[in-house]
Amino acid sequence: MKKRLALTVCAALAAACLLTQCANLTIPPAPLDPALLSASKEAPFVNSLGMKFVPVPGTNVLFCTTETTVAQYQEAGLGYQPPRFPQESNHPAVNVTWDEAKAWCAWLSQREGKKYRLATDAEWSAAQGTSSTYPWGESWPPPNNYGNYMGQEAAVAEMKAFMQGHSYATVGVMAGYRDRHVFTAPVGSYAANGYGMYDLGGNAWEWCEDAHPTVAGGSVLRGGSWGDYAHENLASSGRYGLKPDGRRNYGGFRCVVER
Ligand SMILES: [Ca+2]
Repeated sequence: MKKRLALTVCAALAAACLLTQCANLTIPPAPLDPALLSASKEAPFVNSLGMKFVPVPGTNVLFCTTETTVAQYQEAGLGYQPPRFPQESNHPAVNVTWDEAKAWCAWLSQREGKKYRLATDAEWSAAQGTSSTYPWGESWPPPNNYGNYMGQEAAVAEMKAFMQGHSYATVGVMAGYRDRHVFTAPVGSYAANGYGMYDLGGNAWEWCEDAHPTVAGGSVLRGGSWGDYAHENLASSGRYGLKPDGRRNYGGFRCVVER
């Protein structure tokens, strides 16, 4: 009996010793960043590029209130491939692949010592803050100037010139809708949603982290763009899929920062 007791005590001591060692080896959690924790819709976190970030209920990230702009994208020195239509520096960066969007987030993370990334598909859905069929509700078309889609403003000379070499007849536009901008618009040109975010619907499709549910080898983009008029693309559930090296003049991104 004594021998067994001694063994038990010994085993217990060994276990305690291991536990102590493990406790000593535990990596302490990163200190919480007060600037990220205290951010709100009224007082967003503002980073070194002047980008504003707001919380989204149901997620542990702050969302940039706008799509990444041409000027912000160019800061990283990754090279910007401008589309064939005119853009200003405050328009959303487009022609950006998923790989490039990821590289840009990695560059910003390194620069600031924070974890920037694309939103997951689920986080992006949470950011919409609505369960209605379309971001604006159930009606069709959207109320004029809701966001930058392909409205009647597209049926002008600029668009015809852009479509040179293509059949203009194949360009669809949304009947009964106008939004002032033929191609991309300056980010934040239209009203923000309830969480203070702009252009979640329209302007540029936004890359997310996730794989597309049906496009093999593709990543998912959300939100529709200046070039969209179809119900399924403007729907809250609208998802576009492209390979990670897919480059489109309507494909951009927005980033989030982890708290
Ligand atoms: Ca438009």
